[in-house]
Amino acid sequence: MAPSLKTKVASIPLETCVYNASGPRTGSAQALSRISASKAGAVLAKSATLASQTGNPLPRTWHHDAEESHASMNSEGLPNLGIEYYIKTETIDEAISDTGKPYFVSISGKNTDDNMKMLDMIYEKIKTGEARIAGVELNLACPNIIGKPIIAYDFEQMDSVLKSICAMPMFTEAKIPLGVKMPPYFDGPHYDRAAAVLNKYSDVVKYVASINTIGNCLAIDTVAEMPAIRSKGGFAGLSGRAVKYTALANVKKMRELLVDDIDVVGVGGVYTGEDAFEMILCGASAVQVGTCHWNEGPKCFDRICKELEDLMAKKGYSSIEDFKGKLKEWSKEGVAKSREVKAAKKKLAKDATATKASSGPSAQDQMLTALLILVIAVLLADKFDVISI
Ligand code: RRO
Repeated sequence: MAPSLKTKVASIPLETCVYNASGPRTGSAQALSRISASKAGAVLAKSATLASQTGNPLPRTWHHDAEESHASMNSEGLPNLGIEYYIKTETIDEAISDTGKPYFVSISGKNTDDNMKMLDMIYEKIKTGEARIAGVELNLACPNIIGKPIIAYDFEQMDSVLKSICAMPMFTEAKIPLGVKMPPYFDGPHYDRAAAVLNKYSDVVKYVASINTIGNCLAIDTVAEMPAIRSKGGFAGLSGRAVKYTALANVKKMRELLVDDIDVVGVGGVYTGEDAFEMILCGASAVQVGTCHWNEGPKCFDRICKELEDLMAKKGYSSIEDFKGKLKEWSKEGVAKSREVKAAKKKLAKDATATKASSGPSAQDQMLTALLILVIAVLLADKFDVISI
């Protein structure tokens, strides 16, 4: 039997532990419907503001290498269709259809007042049964709002925002699960302070998504000798493979420091099933995919799920609980085991090359050679006018 990728985030069951990050390809019902049609375990909409907005001036994105996606940057500036769009019945019906997948809304208001207004609107839809909304992700980590620092880097402000929001009846009475999107941290005391604030609100905050893009990075166009991105002097959020290691450290640290009631969702640089596996080893209950989804489209969810399943099967794991949060301590035995497996793989590859060489050219090689000879013969015949019609 294939391993199960089932999980729970904020007590909400997900058929697979891989789904989209809020960001690229999440701004419209049509884009969201492509996610729900894939193997993604949930659907999360683009961060919304109270009113629709177009975002920062173009160009506002940059890719180091479109093929490999080592690194990407964005300074989108929250382009979105406004909260009303993301919570109306028609949008959600198109986004998740009858898949039964949990639909999450993300909010990133200009201030706490705006966030509270949006939450009131969301609660109204839930109360009247108009909208199938499973939970809300509060984005405290957008790096691209001109003139506004990242909220979760200011721990007093983060505490005061959460204090106001977590006291709202939709959370205290109706118990709608709240998630918080966090920026990356890089130093011990910052992890400690962020986790201490989140733990204060563990009655309401049921998951943390770590990490948002690494804020205020800079890509340079060396031909033009200027920033690649137009707004904020080119300063933008870094994502892609390059951020995976920062994301893993944040997931690991958050899992260590947060109370068990708060799940950790890993996000940042996930491209493969192996990346997802690493996030779960570090304690993630689920994994969101942002930049890979941006580059590859929603088929990435099918591929990553399949790769994760294959890896689990190879290791003899039947569910993610078998390895979630079970990253081992570094040990000499571990190094020896790893070395042994790498050597065996190398030998297998060497043997395969030797077998191929000794068994002569393959049928395909022979066909290609024959075709080449034929082409040369025709060309020569033409040149020396051998063939006459
Ligand atoms: O829209 C954006 O510029 C954006 C957002 Br809201 C965010 O949370 N993270 C990011 O990298 N870009």
